[in-house]
Amino acid sequence: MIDGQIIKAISGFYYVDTGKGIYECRGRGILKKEKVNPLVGDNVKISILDEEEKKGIVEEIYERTTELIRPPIANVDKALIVFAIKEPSLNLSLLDRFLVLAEREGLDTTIIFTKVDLDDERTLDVLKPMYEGCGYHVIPVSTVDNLNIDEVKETLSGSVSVFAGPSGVGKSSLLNEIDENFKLQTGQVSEKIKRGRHTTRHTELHKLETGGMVADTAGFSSLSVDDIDEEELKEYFIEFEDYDCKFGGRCIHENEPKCGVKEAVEAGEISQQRYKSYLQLLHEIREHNTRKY
Ligand SMILES: Nc1nc2c(ncn2[C@@H]2O[C@H](COP(=O)(O)OP(=O)(O)OP(=O)(O)O)[C@@H](O)[C@H]2O)c(=O)[nH]1
Ligand SMILES: [Mg+2]
Ligand SMILES: [Zn+2]
Repeated sequence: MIDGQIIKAISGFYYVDTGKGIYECRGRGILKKEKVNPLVGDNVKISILDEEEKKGIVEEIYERTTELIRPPIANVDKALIVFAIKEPSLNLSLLDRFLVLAEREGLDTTIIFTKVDLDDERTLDVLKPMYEGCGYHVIPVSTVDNLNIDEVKETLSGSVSVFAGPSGVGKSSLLNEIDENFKLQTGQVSEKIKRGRHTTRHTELHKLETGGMVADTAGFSSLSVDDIDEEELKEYFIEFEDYDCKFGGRCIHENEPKCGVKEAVEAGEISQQRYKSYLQLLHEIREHNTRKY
């Protein structure tokens, strides 16, 4: 048996880079029985079925440092959350959901706003300070104007990162600018409904010239936060941490008196938009839990 890493997964096949070639593998039946789904990024042990044809079987999965369900990937240290300023239209609720899930995994997160060349209404002037105010690294980019591509390269360099975001925002286009050898397929956003066409359909890790790896992934249009606890959610809105409440750690910043977070929203120190997002997710989780019992 030899060790390797899953760099790509397509319809039940796992492509495992062993350092001595890439093996096309199936998962061992026992994995299915134990309900462990091999993920791209997994470090695995494989047995070789055919050396010539480079075929094998994933026998064992090593413990993961991090794990995301959507996009499905394990063992990344950085998440680059990619959203377009427009085309497709910006969905801030979806962005905040992804931030919550990335915080839960303890990922180092950067927000990339693409298609800045289309930003006639200067939405970025509001968005950039808003998310920087929360403590996030924000990079506005345009592949059309070649804006800030180097800053993205620097962020990726030496780390294992994942690009995540809706379909059509330009994840694959941006990666093609990072390294011209990637030659990833890109697709037009539909004229009529201004939505992406789901051009990238699988997760795949690519090696970077500067060291490290980056994964291109399929776009998503919804994310559930249902498996997060009501009391836990607030920890993933990182800007709330700076404020004290009368009820301390028990305050969920909703109806409690002398809540530092609510006061900060009123004083304009915490963004109204983010607080609205928080309440929306909180209510969603609560509703889900009521239905469960
Ligand atoms: N105006 C403008 N268009 C861009 C920019 N970046 C990408 N696009 C266009 O956006 C469309 C979608 O790009 P893709 O790279 O395929 O998007 P994706 O995020 O990989 O989409 P999926 O693979 O479907 O998840 C293409 O027509 C690109 O040419 C940009 O900076 N400005
Ligand atoms: Mg793509
Ligand atoms: Zn509070």
